[in-house]
Amino acid sequence: MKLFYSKTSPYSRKVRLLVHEKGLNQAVTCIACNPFDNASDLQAENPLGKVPTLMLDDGTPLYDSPVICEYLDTLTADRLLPESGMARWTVLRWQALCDGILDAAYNIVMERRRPAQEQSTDWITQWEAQIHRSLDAVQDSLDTLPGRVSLAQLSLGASLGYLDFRLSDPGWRDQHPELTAWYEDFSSRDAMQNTQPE
Ligand SMILES: N[C@@H](CCC(=O)N[C@@H](CS)C(=O)NCC(=O)O)C(=O)O
Repeated sequence: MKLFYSKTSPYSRKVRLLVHEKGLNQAVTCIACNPFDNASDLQAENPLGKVPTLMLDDGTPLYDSPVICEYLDTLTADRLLPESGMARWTVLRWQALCDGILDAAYNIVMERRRPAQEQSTDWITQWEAQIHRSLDAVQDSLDTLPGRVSLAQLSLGASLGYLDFRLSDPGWRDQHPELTAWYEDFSSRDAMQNTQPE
């Protein structure tokens, strides 16, 4: 399999975290690309032109990151997404919340790249509020994370890593000490160390 990814993409990082945690490094060849730089190879496989995009060995493309994670998770017995029951919905909700934080943060990053006079402070304020509310919710529900590493923890690690990488200004650590402690511990995992954005 081939994974189109970019080192700065947090959605790609979530997939790469899963690849590392499940020991799939040999099965997945990671191909770095810049989706904004006329990435015709990527666009030929994914009309949205977004990373991550996974190419199966038979040439089938899969996207987006939740779909790729779910597919890769089926390849080995150590499931990071429970197969059924409330445990499954809880992990999927965690992923949705963490991906939503990413969506808001990514929107802010892209908005700030526009000429200053064209940027919408209303939108940026709304996205920042989404992030703050969501981080509060994350901290309040840390005890609902599965006892062993799952797609929920990978999603959270990728999201907090992106806030550090691109948006240091909301200062999420100051208001979320328990979440900070969780992240410091989780960041020491090999998968997190080996997928740092740069
Ligand atoms: N919902 C998608 C989001 C993917 C996404 O937005 N990727 C960004 C990079 S972080 C991208 O490829 N952007 C290129 C573009 O929007 O043209 C996922 O979870 O995979």
